[in-house]
Amino acid sequence: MSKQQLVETASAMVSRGKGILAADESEKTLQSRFDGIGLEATQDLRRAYRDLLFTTPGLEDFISGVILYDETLRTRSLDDVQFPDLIAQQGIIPGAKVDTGLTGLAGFPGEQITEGLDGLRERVQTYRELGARFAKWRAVFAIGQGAPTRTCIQANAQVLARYAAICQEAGVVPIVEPEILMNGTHSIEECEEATETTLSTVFYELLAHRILLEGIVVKPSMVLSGTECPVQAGVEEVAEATIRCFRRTIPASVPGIAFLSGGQSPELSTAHLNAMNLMGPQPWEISFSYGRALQDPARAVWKGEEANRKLAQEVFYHRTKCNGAARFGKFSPEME
Ligand code: 5MM
Repeated sequence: MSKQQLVETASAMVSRGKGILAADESEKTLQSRFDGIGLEATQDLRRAYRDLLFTTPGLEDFISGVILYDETLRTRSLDDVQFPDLIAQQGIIPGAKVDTGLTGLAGFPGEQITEGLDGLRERVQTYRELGARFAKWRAVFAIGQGAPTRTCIQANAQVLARYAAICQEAGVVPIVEPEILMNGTHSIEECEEATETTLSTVFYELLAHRILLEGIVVKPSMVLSGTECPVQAGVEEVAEATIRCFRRTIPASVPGIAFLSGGQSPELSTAHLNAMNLMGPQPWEISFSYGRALQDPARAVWKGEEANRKLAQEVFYHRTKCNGAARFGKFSPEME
């Protein structure tokens, strides 16, 4: 796999007007999402749910890539096609979540480190054979009580860089996901400072590990007020703080930024994306890689009932369309 192919895949993942669907919930996380509709996420229901999402008519209109979890990469659709093949047949790029989850950072209560480097080279190869053309690894940072500490930021940044190097070696585009959690009483200014330190450290390590920046996609959180902060920044303030922070820390060689939604409502995450794209041209594409913000309304309509499947697909398509419009700064609340 040449550098050129990495560059082409990364730029296709952030094509104009489209974004990435994060459907890589582990079994435990998907169960917590299903708790919201009062269902046990059995293997059959997980398959039916993923099938609903991936067979949505017109999915390719606004979706460039789909992140899949290990089980889904190995599962067949209800019409008996491997899920990665079903996705690729629609001109959408399949990808794989390759980290194995979070654990406490020893010696730093309340902070976390992402695991999964052991056996990663072999795992990436297997996922590539199953059809994945990109991968995803999520590092998480909380704000508050002295966190994020420099040690936590450096440890996670180095792991992200080692992951990215293994992916690029295999011709797989790494999505680099440093998530600053929304939870807490922190102000938007504190979030901006934590995001700036984290991103600058992550890019220092990516360069130190000889990562081809043109062949990655960054999946950051937005710069937001903490959910418990008494003063909540408005949409324009969030957009300005986020873009200011990224212009200081994300090199222009990176083709695109694909935001996570992180617990924001579907409507607000679309409004924030739209406001950022309204701010004029930036060095990188400003896109989305939402999980909850794309899926939650559809799952609430579906409720595990076959009879609701078509309506749920329409609701899901609508969310992809709103975010597709936000990619051009052309979303308006009337679209809701
Ligand atoms: C932050 O979570 C990622 C983006 O989803 P949201 O837009 O809902 O924030 C998402 O890709 C996440 O990493 C996956 O859902 C996997 O989660 P788990 O907890 O199973 O690793």
